[in-house]
Amino acid sequence: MSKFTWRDLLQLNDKEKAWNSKLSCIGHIDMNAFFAQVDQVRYGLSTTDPVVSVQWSSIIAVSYEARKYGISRMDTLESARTKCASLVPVHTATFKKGNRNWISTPLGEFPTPFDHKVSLDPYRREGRKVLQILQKNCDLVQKASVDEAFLDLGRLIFNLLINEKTNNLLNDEQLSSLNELREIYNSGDNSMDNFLPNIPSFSHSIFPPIGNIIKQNDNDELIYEDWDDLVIALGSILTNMIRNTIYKETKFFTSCGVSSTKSLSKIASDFKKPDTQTIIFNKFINKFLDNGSFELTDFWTLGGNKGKEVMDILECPKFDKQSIKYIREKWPELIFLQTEMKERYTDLTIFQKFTFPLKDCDAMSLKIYQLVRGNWKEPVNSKPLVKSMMANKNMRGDSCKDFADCMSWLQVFAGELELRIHDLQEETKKLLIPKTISVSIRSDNRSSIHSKSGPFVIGNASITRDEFFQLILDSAKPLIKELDLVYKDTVYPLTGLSLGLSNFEIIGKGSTIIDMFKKPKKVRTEEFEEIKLEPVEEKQNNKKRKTFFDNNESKICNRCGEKFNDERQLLEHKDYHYALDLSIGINGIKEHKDLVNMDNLDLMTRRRLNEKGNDESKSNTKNKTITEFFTPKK
Ligand code: DCP
Ligand code: CA
Ligand code: CA
Repeated sequence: MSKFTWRDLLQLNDKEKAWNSKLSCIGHIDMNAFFAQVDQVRYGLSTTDPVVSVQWSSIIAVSYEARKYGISRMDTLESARTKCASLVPVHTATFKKGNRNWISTPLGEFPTPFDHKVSLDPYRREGRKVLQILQKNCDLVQKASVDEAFLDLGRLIFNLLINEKTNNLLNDEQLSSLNELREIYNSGDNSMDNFLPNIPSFSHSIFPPIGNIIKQNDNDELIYEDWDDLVIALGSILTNMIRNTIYKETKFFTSCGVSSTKSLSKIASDFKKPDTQTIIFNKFINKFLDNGSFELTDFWTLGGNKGKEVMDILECPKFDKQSIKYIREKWPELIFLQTEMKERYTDLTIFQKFTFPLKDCDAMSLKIYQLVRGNWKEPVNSKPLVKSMMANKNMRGDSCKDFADCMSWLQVFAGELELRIHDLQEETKKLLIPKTISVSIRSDNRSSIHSKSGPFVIGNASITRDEFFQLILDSAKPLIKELDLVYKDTVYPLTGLSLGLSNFEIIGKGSTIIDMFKKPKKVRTEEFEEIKLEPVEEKQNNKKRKTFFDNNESKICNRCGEKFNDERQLLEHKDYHYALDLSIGINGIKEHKDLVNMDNLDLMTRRRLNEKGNDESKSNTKNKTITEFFTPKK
């Protein structure tokens, strides 16, 4: 009999629970030599060209072809050229001072940092394309950085095991091997606590995994003993398909890890590169972790000082990469590890300051205890975490020597921020509304940094991209002016300038704000206030407006002509238009066609809406996703 229950299996079908199921399966996909691959494709170079991506004279990404010459990120452009005469260095795109838009750098040219700022936008764009492919093929994806993402494969695997009847992903032999499981499932009379039937015999040969399989000994035959083995194998078949799709659509190679947890899959994806996926079956987790390639600090969340501190506290050996095994074997029970951790922490804290407090020692011990056993589980979280965004530049020489220079650079920064916010909104299908803007200036003079911030106020819901850019610039101007007035005698030339937008309000898919305005009674005032954005200057005129509103004739909406009994109703109604505009901005007109009278909209908004609508109809004709593929036809 299986050691897993129906509950374990059914949890895979639940986005909230799958990550924590005993049968969990998580994939991690990371782009190989990402910036270099983007540059190779962008400039029409071949995969056999030794491409490196360059920022000023530093190398920021090294293609696998260039790695053959022993070139790494540590090399300078100069040292890389001496290692490889046929090197193809590609400089990142740049903004020119005073220019809102970035441009690609012609091959062989190297702009100077004096009057240029690097733009990483081409890489972000390609990263976004890949993310979209992932999201199309998997219902729960967490972007982890510009070039990597976690995939919770639960539903896809559940569908393969239980639901799929007619797809051509499973062959007849595979399908019939799952008959018993499906019959029990369909009979519907089993308790969640019942154990699953035995795994089909010979399932390891019926469902061979795809990729680099970690085994106890390389020559051992791989045999599936229980459903977790089959689940991980199916995960590898799915990630392989998804990676093939990425390659087909973008020509990018990726590496991937498949296992039961995020932390393991992340390490596994880095294990064999390029263009390889590594599969960690649960029974071989320790074998994988103890292969001499990893240290405690290689776990994703222990990369910084925290990991080093824990290694110090636990007196881990600092050679041969044995810390993971050492901790696992020295503290076979959690309570021993917790006790030792607290005692050592208390002793050491006399001489050393740690990044986490004593009271976190128990939680930290639990995490370490599970990490070294490969069963530290975390959910795949698809929510965007961006709460702020910053554009900055280290200035050289006299490139920012007065207020006018500051404004030229702010032009660049505002262009970059507008673009990034726009793209992030497209990517997340969420509205991101910054509430605060800040500028900072830095000078060599006593290494001083001065900052100024203020509210960032969007006064018009149907703001265009150009207007948004201008608004960022206009809002930054008085802040920099103020800094200039106070510090102009001492700070110039600046060594650094930055512009930040922060305190983002992240508003979910359109319907939520629309719903908020549809049912004003349920809305708490604070929430209401939060998304009602009024220009500061106008606020001072509120009093004037009140008398204006006393006039009956003005209780008519100038957008749609609807009449209202009092001012409050009209204001609420206007907020509704505002929310609708915002929502259409990200969701397109289709979702709100019934709510909009197109004749009452200004030309710009109408054009924007139609564009959105067209985009959507275009995307409907695209290829089917794997999920759609798996969903049985009704
Ligand atoms: N990057 C950077 N500076 C760093 C690290 C990374 O500019 N110090 C950029 C360039 C990389 C991209 O981020 O291409 C992704 O970083 P990775 O660490 O994933 O490295 P690569 O994708 O370049 O290589 P690998 O194939 O090893 O993942
Ligand atoms: Ca990478
Ligand atoms: Ca990466």
